[in-house]
Amino acid sequence: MQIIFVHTPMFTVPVDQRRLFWRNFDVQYHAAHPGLRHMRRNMWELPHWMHWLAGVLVAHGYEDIEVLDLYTAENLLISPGTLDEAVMRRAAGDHPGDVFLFSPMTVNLHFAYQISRVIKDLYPQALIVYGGVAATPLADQVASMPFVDYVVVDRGEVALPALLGTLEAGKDVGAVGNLVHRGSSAAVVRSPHRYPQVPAAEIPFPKVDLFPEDTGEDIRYLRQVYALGCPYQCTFCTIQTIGRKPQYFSIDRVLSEIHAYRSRYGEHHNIYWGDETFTLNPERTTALLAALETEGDIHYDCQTRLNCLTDEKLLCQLQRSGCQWLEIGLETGFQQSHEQHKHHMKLSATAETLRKVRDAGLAACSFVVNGFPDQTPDDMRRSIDWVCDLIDDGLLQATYLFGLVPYPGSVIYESPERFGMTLLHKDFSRYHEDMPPVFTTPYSSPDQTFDVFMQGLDQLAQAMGRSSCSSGVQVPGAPDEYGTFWADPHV
Ligand code: B12
Ligand code: SF4
Repeated sequence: MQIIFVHTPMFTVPVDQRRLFWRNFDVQYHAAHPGLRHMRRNMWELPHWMHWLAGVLVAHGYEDIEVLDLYTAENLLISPGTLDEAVMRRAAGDHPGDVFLFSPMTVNLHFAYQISRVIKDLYPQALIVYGGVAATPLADQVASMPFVDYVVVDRGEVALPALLGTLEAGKDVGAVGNLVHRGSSAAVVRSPHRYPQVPAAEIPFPKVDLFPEDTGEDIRYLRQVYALGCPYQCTFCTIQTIGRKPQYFSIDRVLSEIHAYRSRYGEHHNIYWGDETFTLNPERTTALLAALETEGDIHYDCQTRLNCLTDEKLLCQLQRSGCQWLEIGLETGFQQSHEQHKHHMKLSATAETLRKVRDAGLAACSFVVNGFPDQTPDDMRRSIDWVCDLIDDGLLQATYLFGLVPYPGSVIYESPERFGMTLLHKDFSRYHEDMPPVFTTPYSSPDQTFDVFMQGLDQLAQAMGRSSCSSGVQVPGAPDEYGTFWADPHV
């Protein structure tokens, strides 16, 4: 059975304000990552789910596995939202297969549909299988598409090999769990059986060599997971496919994965820890950091929550073990939104915690979201001013800014009325963090919220442009010193 993993391109929209924003962001990022190389083509990172599930398939005896990479294909996007059919046909024509696997997010689901349609046309006998963060909550809708054969919901480690094994044996898929598909009467059928999650220790080693070695020139870092899952329940988040109770891989396993990926894609690569909250469990984190310190040559970025960064000893250990960039979900400077949407995070501790982070020699970058439904445009503006002040005070080196999107699967999508939101439509190609909000609230219209967002991009771009570097590294001056990645839209 020939299996093709399809790398669906990101859906980016050109936003003028983003150019300076990403440029100044990137200057800060490079300053914190001395020696960082430019990306040849902007793949950003290896698609983790593919290596992961390909590892599972190899463990079940499947060997004929390839990737159809449309993510970095040239001249594919003919206008925002539309892919060139001839380019898709050519690329898919080079990859005949029996089964094509897709894992789009909400924002590029329409791209996955366009590609699937072309594949079905080229290979009518081939099976198209969807899974992942968007296909799971939207399973019925996705499965009803004429060019989709099966949707695997939730985790795929058991369901995918079970489905392929059943199909190969020519048996009825009725016994396969986690499955949604069109039945004989064309109505969508959902299997009643759910597989339990596979413990981390039993997940097969990833298939590292899915891409050619020189793909290492197209990525910025290697993603590595230590703990899978997050116990918090932010209303806008959609990580339920992964699970709520963090499960840890063994440190030996984690280090072997890093060695294997680096040996194929470049020893120079830094790591980006895929853990949602890297410093959640101090004991576990400390054990990994000690191992990284012993390794001595692994530099890394990670993300976490403010309330998991209070221990100064841990901060120093992060720095000693190679942490170069700490991403912190601040989301908004409006405390009430934290109570409602972010699991009661206390903002009053922000400056003090960030000061400790800075004093430990770590560069901090925040995730900020514009447009929480309990905020007026003035509240949103104050929130952006607050982040600008943190940058100006040298407590943050950089920040992301995105618009709030009620992704399917999130609490704010499932029950918008609980939060005073009215969803305006379900055209998911416009559920985009750089586009006007798809909801309205009594406090702010989509246009008002989007205006604040655009102004916020300008303000934050300027603040990052002013920001000196907290780790003492000189900010590079010329574009060729930090690449031109920022020149194209990439959100
Ligand atoms: C890596 C990553 C990225 C990468 C690459 C994604 C890729 N294609 O590989 C990059 C950096 C490009 C990225 C970008 C974005 N991302 Co992202 N990303 C992630 C992240 C951190 C990890 C995904 C991952 O690899 N997980 C590990 C794998 C093993 O888990 P998994 O994908 O869920 O797969 C399991 C199951 O779902 C299932 N499965 C998955 N796919 C398939 C397919 C088949 C066929 C089958 C059978 C099973 C199956 O099996 C797997 C094993 O059990 C997730 C958060 C998370 N922890 O999941 C967010 C996440 C997927 N991203 C998210 C978002 C919002 C974005 C952005 C919009 C953010 C932004 N502001 O720019 C952009 C998209 C930009 C664009 N315009 O298109 C949201 C998704 C929202 C949604 N529901 O659509 C997530 C869930 C984060 C969150 N907290 O909400 N992202
Ligand atoms: S936003 Fe972050 S902290 Fe909140 S539930 Fe999602 S992964 Fe966990």
